[in-house]
Amino acid sequence: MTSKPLNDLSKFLSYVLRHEPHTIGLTLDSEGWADLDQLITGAASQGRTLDRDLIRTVVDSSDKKRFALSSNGQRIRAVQGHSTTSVNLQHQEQEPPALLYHGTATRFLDSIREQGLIAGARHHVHLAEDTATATAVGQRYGKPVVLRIETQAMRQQGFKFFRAENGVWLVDSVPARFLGLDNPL
Ligand code: HQG
Repeated sequence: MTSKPLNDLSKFLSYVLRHEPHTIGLTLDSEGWADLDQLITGAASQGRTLDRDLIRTVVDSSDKKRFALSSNGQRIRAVQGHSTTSVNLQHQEQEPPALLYHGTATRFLDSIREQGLIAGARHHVHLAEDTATATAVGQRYGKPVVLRIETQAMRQQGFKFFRAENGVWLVDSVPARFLGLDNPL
């Protein structure tokens, strides 16, 4: 299969597994897991033909490893990025690298200066280990800009960092005092 249908399907899976499962009658448990048969039936109700092989292909080919299958192969979940309140994924707290990066668009900087980074609709603020990834994330919203986060200073003040299975770092919020630009914010 070419990448276009796989990309469309990946977007569909992100939508129902992170944000709006009820639109296809899907139930996620608190760890975000969905039953594959229910997913396939729900997708069919919207005229999308899925089967387990196709789902596995999307999971395996996802550039950011967005999805995971359960060890028994019966369930699937998004590993991060949720907004639905039915999910409360218990990520393990971990010690982050000294610097992490957040990619955003320049048009958000004034607001970020005032409020710091906030999670918005998602459950966490997302951070990357490298500037190239952060730049690509920021580019989705306009002219990209990369903010540096001093993680040790935040940890000393009680902020907890979590690492999703796919390597994305998560934190509840980042007050503006911990944010740096190449030119200071
Ligand atoms: C911005 C992708 C104004 C924030 C990526 C971002 C990521 C503020 C936007 C994942 C703000 C939220 C998440 C404030 C934050 N004022 N704007 N105070 N605080 N923002 O999409 O981090 O492809 O919810 O900078 O790889 O862009 O979906 O978060 O620009 O890991 O798998 O508000 O999505 O992964 O946007 O991206 P998002 P994000 P996937």
